[in-house]
Amino acid sequence: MATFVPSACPYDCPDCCGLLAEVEGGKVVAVRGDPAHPYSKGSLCPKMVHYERTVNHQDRLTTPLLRTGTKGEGKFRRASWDEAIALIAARWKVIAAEHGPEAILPYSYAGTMGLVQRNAGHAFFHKLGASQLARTICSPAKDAGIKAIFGDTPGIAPSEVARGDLVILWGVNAVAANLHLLPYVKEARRKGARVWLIDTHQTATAAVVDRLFVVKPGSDGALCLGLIHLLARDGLAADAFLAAESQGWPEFKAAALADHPPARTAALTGLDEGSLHDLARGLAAATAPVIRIGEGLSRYGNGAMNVRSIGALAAVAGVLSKGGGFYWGASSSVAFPLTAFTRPDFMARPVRTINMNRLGHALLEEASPRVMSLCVYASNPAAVAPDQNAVVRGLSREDLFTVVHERFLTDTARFADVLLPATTSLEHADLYRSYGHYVAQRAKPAVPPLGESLPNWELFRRLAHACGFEGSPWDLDADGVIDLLLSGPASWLSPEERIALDAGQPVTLRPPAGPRWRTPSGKVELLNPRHREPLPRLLPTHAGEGTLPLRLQTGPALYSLNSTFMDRDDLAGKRGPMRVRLSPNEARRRAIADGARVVAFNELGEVTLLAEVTDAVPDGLAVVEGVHWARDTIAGRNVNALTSQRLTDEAGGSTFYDNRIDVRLAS
Ligand SMILES: Nc1nc2c(c(=O)[nH]1)N[C@H]1C(S)=C(S)[C@@H](COP(=O)(O)OP(=O)(O)OC[C@H]3O[C@@H](n4cnc5c(=O)[nH]c(N)nc54)[C@H](O)[C@@H]3O)O[C@H]1N2
Ligand SMILES: Nc1nc2c(c(=O)[nH]1)N[C@H]1C(S)=C(S)[C@@H](COP(=O)(O)OP(=O)(O)OC[C@H]3O[C@@H](n4cnc5c(=O)[nH]c(N)nc54)[C@H](O)[C@@H]3O)O[C@H]1N2
Ligand code: SF4
Ligand SMILES: [Mo]
Repeated sequence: MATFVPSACPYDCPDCCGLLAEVEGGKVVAVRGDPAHPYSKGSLCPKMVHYERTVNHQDRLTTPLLRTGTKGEGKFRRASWDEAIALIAARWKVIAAEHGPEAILPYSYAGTMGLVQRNAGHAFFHKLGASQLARTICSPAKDAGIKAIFGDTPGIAPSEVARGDLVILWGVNAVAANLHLLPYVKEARRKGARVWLIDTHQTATAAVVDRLFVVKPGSDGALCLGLIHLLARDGLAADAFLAAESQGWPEFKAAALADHPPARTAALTGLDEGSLHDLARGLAAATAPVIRIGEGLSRYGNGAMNVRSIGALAAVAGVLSKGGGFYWGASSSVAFPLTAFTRPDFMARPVRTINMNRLGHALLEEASPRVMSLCVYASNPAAVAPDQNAVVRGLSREDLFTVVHERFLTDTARFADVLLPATTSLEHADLYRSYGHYVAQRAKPAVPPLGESLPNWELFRRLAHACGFEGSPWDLDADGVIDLLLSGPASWLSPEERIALDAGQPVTLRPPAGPRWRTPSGKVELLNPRHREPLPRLLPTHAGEGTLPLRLQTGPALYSLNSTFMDRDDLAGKRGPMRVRLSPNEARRRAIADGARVVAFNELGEVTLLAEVTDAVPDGLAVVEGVHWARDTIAGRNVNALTSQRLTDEAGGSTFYDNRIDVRLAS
C-alpha cells in the first residue's frame, strides 16, 4: 500500500513547489506535484518529476570516506562516522591551536533551501570562532538595489502579476527558472494583457511573450534613465504619485532630462529609438503595468544600480501607483527568529569575513591566518564559484584539510580529505519558505536515510559534541529546531494555520501590516541621501571595456539547477553537452560551424565545448547555459573557468554575467 507524504521542493528556485512523495515499503517510488499547494498547484518542472531518481540514485554517497589518493583524484576508503568525526575534531583542534580558529572556513550555500538544514552549521562555526562566510554568490546586489529605493517594503505577491494589462518580464528566464509564474502571466494574457521580455538574447521565455527587447549586457540602468527622460519630456510621468509618495523627483527628473536623450540611450542599450518610444508609451498607456525582474541582471559591476534604476522607472512610469505592481521576489525571512538557532552571540570575538565569490583568492593568498581547512556543505564551489582555475588550485593544496558533506561525488567532493554522506530532503525534516512567494511548509522525513547518510543538522550536532559544545541548540533535533523557529514573536501565522503547518500542509504567510513604503522617509527614495550615490545614475560594467570581442553570458539551464541535477544521467540527454551559443556572424568570422568543437578563452582560463550557431544570440555575445560537472566536460573545466572574482558595485555580489571572452576552433 502506497502512502503519500507531503513535502516541498528543497532546491534554490523561487517556486518552492509542493510535493507528494509516494512511499512504498520504506522507499520513495514516485513524486508528484501537490495539487493543494496554493502557488504550484500540483505541477512540477521537468527536473523534479522524477525526484525519486535522485533519492534512490545508485551513485549516492552512503558511508563516510577518507582520502587515499592524491587531492582531487576521488579515491577514498570507507570509515565509520565515529572515526570521521573524531578525525575532523582532532584536526581542527590542531589547526586552531597553531593558526587560530579563523584558519577554518565554512563554505555552504543553497543545496537545500530548508531553514534548518541550510543554516545547520552557523551555531557550530560561531562557537568554534571560525572565519565567517559572506554568502553573496546569488543576488545581494539585487537586494541592495531594491533596498536603496524601497527600504524594507515587501514586494507584491506573484499572483498579482495576473492583474497586469502590460507584463514586463525583465531579465527573467521564467521558462527555466520561474516556471510557476507563467500561469499568472498567461492569465493576464487571457484577459488581454501584452507580455514583453527584456533580455540580452532570445531565451526559451521569448517563445511565450509578445515582444522581445534585446539589450546590451548590463545596460538596464541606462535604459531606465532613458525611458525616464522620455516619460518626463512627454509629460507621461506619474507626477501626482511622485509628488505625494516619493522624494527627489525634481532633481532626478532634471538629471534624466539633461543626460539621457534617446540617441544616447539607443547607443548604450542597443535598442533603436522606436523601441524606446514603444516601451515608454506602452508603460504610460497601461492601466495596470507589472514589472517582474530576475536576479541575473544584477550580476554586473553596476548590478545594484541597475536594479535600483528599474525601481525608479517603476515609480516614474506609474507601475507602483496604477493597478499593477513591481514584483522582485518575496521576503519572509523576518517571519522566523533564525538567530535563536544560528546564534551569532556564540562568537566570542569578531572574526574576519571571507566573500564566497573570492574563494580562489582566499585559498591561495598568504593571508593571516592562511585558510588551512575548508568545510563544504550544501554547495559545490569547484563547479559553481567564479574563477574555477583559482578555486581548483586552492582545493589542490596538500596542506588544506577539506571536509565535504554531500549526496554525490561532485567536483568539490573529489577534493575532500573527509567526505561525508548527506541525506536528500525526503530523508530529513525541515521548514521551507520561498523567495518567490509567501507559502511555507513543514516537512517530515518520508523515508529513512539511505545507508549511513545524515542530515546537515545531525552532522553539526555530532561535530559540536566532539568539540565539547553542549546545550542549546544542539540538544534539539530538527523538529525541535523547527518548533523554535515557529515560536518567535514575529510568527506570521494564526494558531489554526500553525496546526495546518504542523500537519505538513502548505500555508500562506501573511506579512505584517505596515506603512506603504518602509523607508526612513516613508517615501519611495528616488533620492536616497544616505547612499554614496544619492540618485540613480549611469555606472559602468566591468566588461564594458576590454580587448576580447565577446561578452559572455552564463545562466540557468532548463534541465539542471546550478550544478544540481548534473548527477542525473536520465536528464543528460535532454540537457546535452556544454555548448556556447554564437550568432551566425560571429561563427562565420571564426570559421566555426554549428556543432564544431571550440575553445572559449580569456585571461582566466580556457574551456573546450561545442558551438551552437543560432540567430537567438546577437553579435558580440556568447551564451553558455548550465554549470556542468567536470566529468561531463571535454577538458575538465566548465564556464566558471572564464568568470572572474570581481564583485558588484554594492554588497559584494557575484558578477557571473560580466566577463569577456573569445572563441576559436579547437585544434
Ligand atoms: N532550471 C533552472 N532553474 C533555476 C536555476 C537553474 O540553474 N536552472 N537557478 C536558480 C537560481 S540559484 C537562481 S538565482 C534563479 C535565477 O533565475 P533568474 O532570476 O531568471 O536569473 P537568471 O537566469 O540568472 O537571469 C535571467 C535572465 O537574465 C538575462 N540577463 C542577463 N544579463 C542581463 C542584463 O544585463 N539585462 C537583462 N535585461 N537581462 C539580462 C539572462 O540572459 C537570463 O535570461 O533561478 C533558479 N532557478
Ligand atoms: N557560471 C555560473 N555560475 C553560477 C551561476 C550562474 O548563473 N552561472 N549561478 C550562481 C548562483 S545564482 C548560485 S545560487 C550558485 C549556487 O551554488 P550552490 O548552492 O553551490 O549550488 P549547487 O550547484 O546546486 O550545489 C549544491 C550542492 O549541495 C548538495 N546538497 C543538496 N542537498 C543537500 C543537503 O541537504 N546537504 C548537503 N550537505 N548537501 C546537499 C547537492 O548535491 C549539490 O551538489 O551558483 C552560482 N554559479
Ligand atoms: S526546481 Fe523549482 S520549479 Fe522545479 S519543482 Fe523545484 S521549486 Fe518547482
Ligand atoms: Mo542563485
